[in-house]
Amino acid sequence: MPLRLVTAGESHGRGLVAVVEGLPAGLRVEEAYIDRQLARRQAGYGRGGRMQIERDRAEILSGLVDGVTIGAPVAVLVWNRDWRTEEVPIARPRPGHADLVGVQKYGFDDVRKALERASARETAARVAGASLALQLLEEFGIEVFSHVVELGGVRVTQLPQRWEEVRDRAEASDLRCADPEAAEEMRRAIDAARERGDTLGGVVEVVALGVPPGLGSYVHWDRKLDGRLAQAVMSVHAIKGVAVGDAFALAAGPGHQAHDEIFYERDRGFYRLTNRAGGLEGGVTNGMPVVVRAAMKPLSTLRQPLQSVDIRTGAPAPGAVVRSDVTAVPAAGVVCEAMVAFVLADALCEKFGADALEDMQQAYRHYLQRARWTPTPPVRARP
Ligand code: EPS
Repeated sequence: MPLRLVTAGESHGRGLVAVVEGLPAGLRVEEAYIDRQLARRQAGYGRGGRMQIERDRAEILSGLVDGVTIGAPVAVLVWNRDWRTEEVPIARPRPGHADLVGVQKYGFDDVRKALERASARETAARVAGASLALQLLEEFGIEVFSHVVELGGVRVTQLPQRWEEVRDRAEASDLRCADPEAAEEMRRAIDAARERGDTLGGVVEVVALGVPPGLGSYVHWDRKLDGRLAQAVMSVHAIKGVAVGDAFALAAGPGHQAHDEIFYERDRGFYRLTNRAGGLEGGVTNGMPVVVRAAMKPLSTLRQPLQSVDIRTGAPAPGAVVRSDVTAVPAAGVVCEAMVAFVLADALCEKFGADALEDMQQAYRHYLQRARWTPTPPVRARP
């Protein structure tokens, strides 16, 4: 698996770093493009005070000559505005955060040593790094977007038929939600949760359009693309469930309603009219949009804290209260997009060779002819 992403940095350290290794030479990348992705991650109704402070911007430190990759690792730096050298220690782990497990695992006497790295602030580095993967995917006509399908128990009911419209509506919404009526109800739920000192979770859907068939593997368990997508998305902070396509709904119905019938036309190649499989069959992309859903638990930092224990004394005490968000479901969509994009770019590099972009594109064109496939018109093919 040729592409690698390593991040470094703590929530209130000097800054965050992403190193992306394995990109082909010849790819034009732009800091402004990364900045747009970082800004999308910062937005969303329900975010807290930190996002008023930060103005996340990318500085590319290596791997480019004249804005074009040279096959070397690309390092991207995002400075933290809110960085601190001295902080009061924290003794009361928050249930649901990595506070207590971090203390146990590393033998810390201060929860802060765990929470600084465990913080979802790290996702800024992921988005910065994965923006390079997104720029690579665009060279192949692949686009990745996300929208919120559920928040605080409120579900979308009215979605446009075309994926492009879902994307545009989500992009224009402060909740990244394509159903304005549901969004209004979600906003009310967020306001009520803020009042109560509580938090909310939800479900995001990530969609990748223009993905060719044949990425991934049905041969090796650890190279199956659905497994790799699930791992990458599940690794995002507070994500507790991942589904490909309509997985959980399909599990309840019979087989004849669970699959996507196959059609062929000379000019168009193979195609489907439905996308119940979410673009993956046998761990391999099938040429339909890749659709991945992720369930995010409500954030664990509560203004009305749950019961915990003082780690120094063992005495009961409420969990620590630190600055946080009421919900970060819209932001999680942007982070999950980043993870999906990274996995797809990795699979693309694997299949088409990743030394030089030109070679990759030549191999890609040849392959599309052999596989008899043209990009699907982006209708929201649902059962
Ligand atoms: C942040 C995500 C959340 C924020 C954090 C910034 O991380 P956590 O997992 O720690 O809740 O609350 O901001 C702070 C830690 C803070 O000082 O406000 C992000 O996405 O950038």
